[in-house]
Amino acid sequence: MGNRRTVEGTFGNGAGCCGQLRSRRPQSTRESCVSDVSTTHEHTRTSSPAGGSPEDLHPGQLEDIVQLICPDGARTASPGFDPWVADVTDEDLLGLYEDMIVVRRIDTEATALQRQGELALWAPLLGQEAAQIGSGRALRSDDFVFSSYREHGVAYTRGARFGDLLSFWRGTTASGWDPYSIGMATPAVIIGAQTLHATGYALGCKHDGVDSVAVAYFGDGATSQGDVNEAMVFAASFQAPVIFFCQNNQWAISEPVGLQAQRHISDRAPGFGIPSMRVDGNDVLAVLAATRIALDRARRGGGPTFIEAVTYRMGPHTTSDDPKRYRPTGELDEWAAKDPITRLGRLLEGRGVLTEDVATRVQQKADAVAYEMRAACVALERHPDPLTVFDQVYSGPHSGLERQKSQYAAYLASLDGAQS
Ligand SMILES: Cc1ncc(C[n+]2csc(CCOP(=O)(O)OP(=O)(O)O)c2C)c(N)n1
Ligand SMILES: [Mg+2]
Repeated sequence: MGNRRTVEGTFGNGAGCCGQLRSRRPQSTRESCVSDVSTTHEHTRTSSPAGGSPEDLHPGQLEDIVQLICPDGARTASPGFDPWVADVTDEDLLGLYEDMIVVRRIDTEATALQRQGELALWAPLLGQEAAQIGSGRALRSDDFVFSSYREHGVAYTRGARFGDLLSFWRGTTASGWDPYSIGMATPAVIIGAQTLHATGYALGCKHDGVDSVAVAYFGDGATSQGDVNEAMVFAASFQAPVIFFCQNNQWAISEPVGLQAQRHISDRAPGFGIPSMRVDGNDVLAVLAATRIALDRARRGGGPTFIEAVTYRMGPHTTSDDPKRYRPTGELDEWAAKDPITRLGRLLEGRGVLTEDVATRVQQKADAVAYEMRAACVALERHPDPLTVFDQVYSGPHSGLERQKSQYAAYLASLDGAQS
């Protein structure tokens, strides 16, 4: 843990105009907000009594959920959560809006790069911008993120360089970036494994006596994995300063969330002794508020918190997937009406902050980012030596690995021989 470094000034390419929106704990409402966490959970339980049929409750529904900005752009009051974002100015909101526009543009450009053969694969985040930006912008540079493969928006808030973001998907490197340089581990493709890493890291923070927090990002499908459940047992047992941030995007490839979750996913955490919040994941302000509450709790020694951000994956699982084969008709339209960017745009237009000129400037910034990212992508080495895959597994020599490497080298040589 002694290796942990803080990240200062690394948001050059990645920062929207608001930079990091660090948690500012409201002085007078701490207790009410802590009880708010459990209140949110109690609400959920009230609406889904034990023994109710699964039809009573689709885990994707938006009832009993924290929401501060409605899909029509209206700002709703939430006494327990409002104090946590009372400091957020219109300019900050515009920064969050810009962030979301930029990461959606990054996503579109990366999808295009994959279609043009420049990337092997891409996992789109389309629709999940608010969940990622609202949470990512709440973090401090010395917090540490352990993510899955879809958190490009979070990586953006951490200041990942574009080439590093894409190298993983281009297959030019065994990882993507130096985790310590941006306070974020490289993507975990083994579903749910990163929740264990986050819990271990958080215990290290506690041991070191620092108030940094580890955040594990994972999906609705991951909650069925043993790793996630084991991580929650350990986190609760040892009061690890970790946030379990679940983006419930309604699908685990082609499996709908309702198949594996007969109750709200957020309902599970209290069974482990972890308070949970269910938040509208398409509402960037609500996500920011919930993440700040969880961060504050962890920093004060209160242990883990589970956040279920209810959102929707508007694109395919990856560029290799065709959701038309399993997605019910009309579902996409239903969620498009709750688009995270449109709703914040409406709020800002209503306040006179998002004028045509400002919208043009934001779009120009997003286009410039996409241009820069494309250039970084095509500049990456295309066909690295396959044997380099062995180079970064252990820090020192390892006889077993050396054996595998020489076997693989022999195999590659045999292919060369076959071709000639
Ligand atoms: C341990 C493990 N099992 C299965 C897979 C194959 N797999 C890749 S993505 C995925 C679905 C994950 O769904 P979810 O957790 O909801 O995340 P999302 O893709 O929706 O962001 C599965 C089963 C895997 N990568 N790792
Ligand atoms: Mg999912």
